[in-house]
Amino acid sequence: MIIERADVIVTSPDRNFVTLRLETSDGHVGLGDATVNGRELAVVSYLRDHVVQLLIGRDASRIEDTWQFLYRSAYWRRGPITMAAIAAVDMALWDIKGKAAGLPVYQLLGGASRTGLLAYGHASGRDNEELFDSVRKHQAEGYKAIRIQAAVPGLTSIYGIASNATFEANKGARYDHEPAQRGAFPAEEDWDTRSYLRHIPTVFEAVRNEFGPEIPLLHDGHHRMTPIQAASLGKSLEPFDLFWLEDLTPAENPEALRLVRQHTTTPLAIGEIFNTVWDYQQIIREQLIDYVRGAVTHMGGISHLKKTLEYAAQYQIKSGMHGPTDISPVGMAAAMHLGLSIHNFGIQEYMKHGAATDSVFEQSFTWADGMLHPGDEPGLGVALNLDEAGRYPYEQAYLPYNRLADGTVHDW
Ligand code: GCO
Ligand code: MG
Repeated sequence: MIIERADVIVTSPDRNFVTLRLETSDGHVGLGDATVNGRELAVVSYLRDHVVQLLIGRDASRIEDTWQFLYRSAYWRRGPITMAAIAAVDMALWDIKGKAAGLPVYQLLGGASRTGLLAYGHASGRDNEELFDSVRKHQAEGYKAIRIQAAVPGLTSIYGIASNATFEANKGARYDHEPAQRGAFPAEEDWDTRSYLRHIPTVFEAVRNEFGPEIPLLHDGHHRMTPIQAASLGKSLEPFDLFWLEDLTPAENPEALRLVRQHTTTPLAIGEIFNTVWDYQQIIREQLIDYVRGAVTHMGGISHLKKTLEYAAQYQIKSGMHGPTDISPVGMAAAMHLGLSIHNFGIQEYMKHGAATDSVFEQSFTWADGMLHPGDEPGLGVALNLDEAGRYPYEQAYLPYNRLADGTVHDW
């Protein structure tokens, strides 16, 4: 099982995706997701210019050895670009191993630990009425757990909220900048943490009054608070029994969560921009979080995220893998196989991809009754339609950024 061919495919059906496609001497094809939202071509270069030539002629069955070789031989370790490139190779090799064995990847990882994966979707609204519509739309699509993001009075545009046109088009199932906005410069939004902290508890109170106590509700703070502000938010949301509060403080200072923990029992999730187990080491050991948000795509692949989650399991910390649409269908499939097999699965984020994306990536996962399942096709269960992929060339796109009222650039 020798790797004979390695191609990096960039396609932009609803958004940009970077996919590594490996072919072996015995005819197996393996796919890996290497998409880093807004910085896609950096990973393309890392793979095309530095990795592909190292793969040709290697034994495709040696997944762990290939991971260690790519990680340790580069000298420059960690970081989103390196770890997404390694992740793509790792995913593609698991895909090939599954195909060679005639088994879905979750069987190679130990088999199913559950019947399906509880998934959450993203509801949003400019006011409570719109937000309720968006929650109802998600419930009608089967979602049993829902992330709640709401506009803040006085702020004209904030991330994660559908504006007029977007809301009408899809009842809040997609928000502005989802997918990232195409163009040569990021869009600018505004931000004010004090207004946000005043407003959000009123939104959760209204949602609980409307939808009752049972439904798991989540919220994303997008790294915008100081530790004491985050502590205050966690405390003020306690009466509304959140499933988790995500990314409250900037990820560079994970020990900031110590102070948040001292003040609130609201469960905490972090790590969608983390790349390795070392980013999590301290916060897992000190039990400063409840959910690991890392994506297979950004955490060095199935092999490395599995190790991270097994370390987390020793501390009763569960998975909450990142799953917005910038995780490609290949990355989502990898998350589903891993999530199905580990013991400490928590929840899976799931934003549906658009029709164009689904035509490029033929998928075999199922979505029923609020649960995902990767299916039983050998490998990851995703096929890349090269003709369709070729119809959608790369287009530059950026995530938005935000400024305070006085013009200061704020945290993402
Ligand atoms: C999430 C994320 C997304 C990110 C996006 C950036 O929780 O799903 O925060 O909303 O903004 O994935 O690439
Ligand atoms: Mg997030």
